[in-house]
Amino acid sequence: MKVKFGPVTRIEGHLNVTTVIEDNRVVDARCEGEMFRGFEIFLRGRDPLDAQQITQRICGVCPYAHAVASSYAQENAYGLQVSHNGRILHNLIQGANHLYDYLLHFYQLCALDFVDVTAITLYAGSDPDMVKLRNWVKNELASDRPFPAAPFLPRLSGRYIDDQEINLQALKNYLEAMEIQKKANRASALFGGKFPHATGIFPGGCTQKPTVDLILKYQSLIQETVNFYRLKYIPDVMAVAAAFPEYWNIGRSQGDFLSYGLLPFSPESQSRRLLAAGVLHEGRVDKVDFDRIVEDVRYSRYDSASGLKVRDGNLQPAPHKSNAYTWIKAPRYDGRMVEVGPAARVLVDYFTGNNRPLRELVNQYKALAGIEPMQFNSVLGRHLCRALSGLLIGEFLLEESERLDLGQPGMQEIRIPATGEGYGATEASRGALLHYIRLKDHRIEKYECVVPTTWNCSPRDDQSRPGALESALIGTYVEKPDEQIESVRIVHSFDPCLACAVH
Ligand code: NFE
Repeated sequence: MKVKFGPVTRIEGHLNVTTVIEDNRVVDARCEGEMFRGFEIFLRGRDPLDAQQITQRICGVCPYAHAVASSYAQENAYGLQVSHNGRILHNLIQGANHLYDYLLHFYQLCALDFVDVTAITLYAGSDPDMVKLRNWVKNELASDRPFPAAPFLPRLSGRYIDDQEINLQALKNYLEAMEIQKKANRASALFGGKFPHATGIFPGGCTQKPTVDLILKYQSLIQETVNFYRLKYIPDVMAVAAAFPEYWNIGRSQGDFLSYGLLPFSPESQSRRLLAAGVLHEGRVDKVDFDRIVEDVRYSRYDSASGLKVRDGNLQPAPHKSNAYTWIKAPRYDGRMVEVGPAARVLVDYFTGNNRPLRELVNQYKALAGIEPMQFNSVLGRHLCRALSGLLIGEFLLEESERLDLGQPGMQEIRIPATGEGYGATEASRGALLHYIRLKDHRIEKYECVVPTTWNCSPRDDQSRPGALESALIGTYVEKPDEQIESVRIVHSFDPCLACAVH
């Protein structure tokens, strides 16, 4: 039987998923991106320095990743040598955004797939926020409104955590996580100017000059965020894992893993990063080569040529194309499907083997959970990878902020050449993000973005092979085929952002 669920809620944007179920198993799955945007078209002909501003509007969740990818691409196109402060400020802004985004994803978008929110009615403590939540839920449930206690209820049927202490603790942290997200956003706004769309990020750095005052404020906000990761977020992920250990084996994608690496160490080079870049294929990590990336469109609503390299990208919308089922293209690396995102970042770095703090953290938690590293390719693996890597990112940001050169500017003069081209690659929260810019007469001749959710929610490629999320859904046992809480948990573990995917 065919079951379509969508638009999927608690994700960003418009995603439908069509599954075919036989004997309670998903035997086919299709991800359908339901929107066209066209950023690559309307960037043509513009001033190149508009790009890091306009591409931030691709998304309200990961805007700084777009600003930074665009800045890197422009630095490469202009031959711009980035200053010490410039690179650090990019890192401080982008890193804080990851810390905000992982919390939003786990608590507000995913936790209630596992945590029993009705436990709040049993709350007998005196925490004012919890009391407020309890009274609100009780009043809602007693009302005759059509959807009382939305967005918590109604919910999909299935098993939820049955230990009420754990549920109540998770709900308390659900509320606190919103306050911590504000702090992480304030931290990035100190240097970027505002959240979500920063005015201060440019190729070569950031317009805000670092001062002692700003650095101390930044450190205090990030320290609070790091404490929350250590004391609440990681334990909550492990509590979910203890209640649902089967999800270490559910939601496994069937391809390779790609990461461009996150947070460059030195101003002179974009290549040495806190989390390493690479393509993980059969246990081996290879260097990334952008020329090996192509975008197929056989099943996408475009009639431009299929299999084009990034620098040759083209976008001719064809809303009525037969057999096409999505506005998302199908990027492939070396002809293969890859998963991008938190598990890819951690696995690529782990198998590269040069990052001792990450290796130790991963080894500690895989021993606690009783899993093998490749089981990070799962629903729980993606959740845990966000939490663990977030802790390392936060600790790195605290050290990185100490390295700022006081009294020195965060920016430098930018000269835009008449011609030139450049790639800019970074890791957005949801995974590998690539921007490409080509100049003509000092203007943008071509701009291309290959975006994390485009990889993860890609449709079939030209050989009819599924994308990462499609492959992770196929084979899943579903207790209730018409509801599929198991499939929804898989979709949520990827944290899809359709606004980005269709850009
Ligand atoms: Ni709209 Fe984004 C991230 C990017 S995902 S959230 O993270 O780039 O495709």
